[in-house]
Order: sequence, then C-alpha cells, then structure tokens
Amino acid sequence: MEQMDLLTYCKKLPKVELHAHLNGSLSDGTVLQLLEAKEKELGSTDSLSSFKMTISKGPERCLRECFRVFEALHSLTDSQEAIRKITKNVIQEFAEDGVRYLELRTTPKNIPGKITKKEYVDAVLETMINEMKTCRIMVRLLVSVDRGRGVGDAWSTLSLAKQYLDHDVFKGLLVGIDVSGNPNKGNLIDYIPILKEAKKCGFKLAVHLAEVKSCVEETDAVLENGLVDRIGHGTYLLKNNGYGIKYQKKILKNFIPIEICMSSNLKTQSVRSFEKHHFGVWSGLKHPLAICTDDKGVYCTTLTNEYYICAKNFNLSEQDLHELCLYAVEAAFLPSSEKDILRQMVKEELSKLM
Ligand code: 6MZ
Repeated sequence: MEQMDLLTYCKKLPKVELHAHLNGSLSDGTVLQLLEAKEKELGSTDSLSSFKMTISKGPERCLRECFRVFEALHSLTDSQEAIRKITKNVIQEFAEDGVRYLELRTTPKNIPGKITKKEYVDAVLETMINEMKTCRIMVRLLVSVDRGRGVGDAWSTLSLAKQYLDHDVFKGLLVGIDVSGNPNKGNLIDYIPILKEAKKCGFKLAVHLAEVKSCVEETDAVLENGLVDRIGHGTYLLKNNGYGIKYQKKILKNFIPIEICMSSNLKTQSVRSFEKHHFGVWSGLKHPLAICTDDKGVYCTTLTNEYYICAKNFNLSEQDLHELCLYAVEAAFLPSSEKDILRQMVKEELSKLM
C-alpha cells in the first residue's frame, strides 16, 4: 500500500483505545481554551507564561519533562467546568479519529476550595453519558491511582470507585482501576494490598509495569500476585536482567494483554527507535496487544497514527491490522454481553474494508 493509502486505511479502521490518560490527551485547541479561561479568571501571571513555554517545548520529552507538563496541565483543569470541557473534547476527538470504543482513564483530584474527587468523577461520567448520545463511540472509565501521591490517596480513590459499582445513574461505566504516575516515584509493592482489595471488589486492573529499568522487584511482585489484567507499556519486561524470560513465560501463559504506546515510548526515550520497539517481539509471539496513544496531546499523536506507525515499521498487512483491532476488543474491560456487541460491530466494519 502507498504511504498515504496506508494512513487513510488506518483512519478507517474501527479502532478501540484502551490506554488514554484524560489530561494527557488534550489537543492544542483545548489547552488554548483552558488558558484563555484561566487568563480571564486570574489575569496574565508568571506561572501561566511559564506554562506556555513548558507545553510548547520540543518534539521530544524525557519522562521528567512529561511529568512537569502534566502538572502544568493539572493547574488548568481544576474545576468541574474544566473537567466537563476536556472530557467532551477528548471524546469527540477520539470519535472523529474512528475510535468506536474508548476506555478513558483519569486520576480523581481533590483540590480544596475547587473540586472534590467525587465531583471530579461525576463530571467525567456525566459528560461521557452526554457524549455517547451524540457521538458514534462507546466510552468507559478507569480511575487512576497515581503512585506518586501515596497509598493514603490510593485508598481514598478506591473507596470512591466502590461507590459507583451500584450507582443509580452511573452503574457499569466505571470498569477498572489504572495504576500510573511517575515510575521513578513510590514503589508498587506498597500498593499491592490496594490492588488485591480492588480485585476483590470486581474491578479489572491495568497497571503501568516495567516502564523504567529500575523496577524489577515491583514488577516481579505484581506479576507473582496475579494482579494485573492488562500491562501498560511493559517497556523493560524483556530486558536481559535475569527476569526477562521468567516474565515473558508468565505473561504468555496467562495471555495478559500489553498496551503498546509507540510514540510515547519513543518520545520519552525509553525505546531507541520504532523498529526496536518491543511490539516486534510480542507480535512475533502472537501475544495479545492493544495499540494505544497514552497521551495523544502531550505526544502529538492520534490512534490512527499509532496504527500507521506499527504498520509501517513492522510491515503489517491489512489482515494484521484487522487482528490488532480485534485483539483490542478482547482486551477491553467490558462484561461479555457488551463485548459481544462491540466485537460484532467491529467485525462488520472490518469486513466492509476488505
Ligand atoms: C505513567 C502516566 C503516563 O490522570 O490527570 N500518566 N503515568 N506513565 C506515563 N507515560 C509517560 N502518562 C500519563 O492524566 C495525567 C496523568 O496520567 C499519568 C500521570 O499520573 C499523569 O499525571 P490524568 O487525567
């Protein structure tokens, strides 16, 4: 296929996005709207001008720099109004990109005098319901536990999440828990009791695992406890550190899907090139993978673009791309009746592309 044709083809694929952080997914247009609103509220301040510098800096962002960008973004999304706006824009942008099912994830934040964690989650869920009425997309939520915020914060997020399991209006929309945050902060071992409790409550777990080199012990502990339903990144899982083969066997045996975020890994310099990305190894083993964006705003990408990058660098056929769309359906945290409907819809659309 010609390059342009390939990109158009990837756009037409009925895609499933399973790893998208809300605040990392803001388009430039959305950030601009938020900045304008903040400037009206506060007038022009030094912190806002330094924010503009942070966000506009360079195509590559090391992990430390990314986490500064997230902090800056959080300073703009500190009200229910802002949360509604970003949720709406992000859902609409994914729908326009041909995403049929989106699992959005976000860290509920308690900002004294501005917003409580419950108001935060309510705003996201209300907006999801509204957008599903008008956009051709199905959306579900994972609440994120930020490993940098400490276990106390994580327990309070879990107890809030439990309130939505039998909620009158929002039942069925919050499908899992994500563990994310700066991998150089905190230790996942401290979060294991919380993950066990979350599983006991029936939540599915998506955990950022082996995102940096120095996380051998915690990766081992999470895998040994059988706590993870999907792995985020898994960049250093295959390293020759004595654990690589052991991890690989366990993950293959348990069919634990891996969320693949190519642009994010390249831009944060955790992989050297697309060709060397671990996607190659796992897809060679026919392991279930889900192509994802991670933070489409921060890494200037789209899900279409991520499929295109995989197709181009690993010489994927149309059939391979279809398989990837279907792998992502299987990896979704939906109950089986809803997954059946999604699978059927994706298959029908794929068959029309043949
Ligand atoms: C780890 C990440 C991440 O939750 O405020 N986040 N955590 N690794 C990554 N890859 C580079 N990308 C995003 O969205 C932003 C938050 O998501 C997590 C971080 O905790 C970040 O603060 P929300 O909507």
